[in-house]
Amino acid sequence: MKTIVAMILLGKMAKVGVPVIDMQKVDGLGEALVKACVEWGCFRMVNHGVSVELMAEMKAVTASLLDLPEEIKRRTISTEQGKGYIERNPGTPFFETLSVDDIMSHDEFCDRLDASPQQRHSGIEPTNDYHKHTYACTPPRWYRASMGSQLIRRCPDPTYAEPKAQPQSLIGLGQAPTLAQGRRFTMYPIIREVIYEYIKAIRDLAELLGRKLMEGSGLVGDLFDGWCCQLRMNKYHYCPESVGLSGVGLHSDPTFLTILQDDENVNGLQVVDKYSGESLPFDPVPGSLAVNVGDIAKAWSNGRFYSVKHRVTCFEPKTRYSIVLFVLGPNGTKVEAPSELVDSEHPRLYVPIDIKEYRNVRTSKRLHIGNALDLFRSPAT
Ligand SMILES: O=C(O)CCC(=O)C(=O)O
Repeated sequence: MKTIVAMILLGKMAKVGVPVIDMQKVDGLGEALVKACVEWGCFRMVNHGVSVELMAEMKAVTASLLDLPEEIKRRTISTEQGKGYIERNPGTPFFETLSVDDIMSHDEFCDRLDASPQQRHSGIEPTNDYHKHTYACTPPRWYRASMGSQLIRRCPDPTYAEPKAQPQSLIGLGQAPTLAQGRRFTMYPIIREVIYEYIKAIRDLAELLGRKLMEGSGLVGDLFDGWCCQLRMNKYHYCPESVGLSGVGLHSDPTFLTILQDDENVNGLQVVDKYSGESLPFDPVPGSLAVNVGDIAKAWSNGRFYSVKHRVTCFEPKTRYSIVLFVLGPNGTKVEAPSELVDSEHPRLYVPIDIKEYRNVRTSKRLHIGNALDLFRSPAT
């Protein structure tokens, strides 16, 4: 009984606690953002300027792309740490993610997923009656709910049979059909447009955040100007067996900040309270966007910002999607706290950090909860 009361109270606290910030607020926006970064390491944005239609379209694109056969998604695997397509694996059996590693090269990402004319005739896809079936195809299931754009046409082969139910093991549950099973895919220009528009809108929002964080810190300038950003499209393959288990385990982000479109229909994101260490629900609010502060922001702010630890837990057997923009850090220069944030009371905590090196150290030493920063401490501290 006590536990239930405590859980209800925590739920209430989280709703009251995690700041919700109106991005159209004229006065005090910078200060409100900095306060949220310091005290919570996370916040939710409303009136953020990204239209709900575009958010819905991007979710539809995400669902469609992650529904592609494995061999197509694998074309975007990368050898670089933290980049490229990550398929389900023993560490994260319910989690799968596609990545536009550098948002400036989203066209290259789309090209890789798209079947080129050469590939269409290479034997990877069946060649019989290709066009006939390409244009006489079944709309995807979200088609009617979207703006009426058919983003990917699924083209059933006349000889195609629905795959038999997969064995209910943790890995391999509900595997996407493979091309060998007879489906054909063509990426349509509208997919590129949606990805492009979404990246542009979220990037503009990130720039506003960067300017306001500077302002709230008593500085002036475009903090994120020219910085590297990565877009990830996540799918959580939840099923009855995953209820109560982790979709993604406890971690902080190795980024400056993360702008998250979480799934308005499926909760599960939890954040660790800076002061009490309690896990609190960070539940979705339709139409809003969430922000998590990462390790690089903690270093930049000379330890003021809280790099929030968070996890995603499965509470119900429903597929969950999320779309994240990682604002990683500057391109080609190291991150360090501006001199205005360093004084005798706040001595410089960290040496200048190269974001790529930071990510590699974090991964190789398995320091995923912000503790990799300890390896970048200034000698004096
Ligand atoms: O899917 C989510 O809601 C959060 C994903 C996440 O934790 C991350 O991208 O770091």
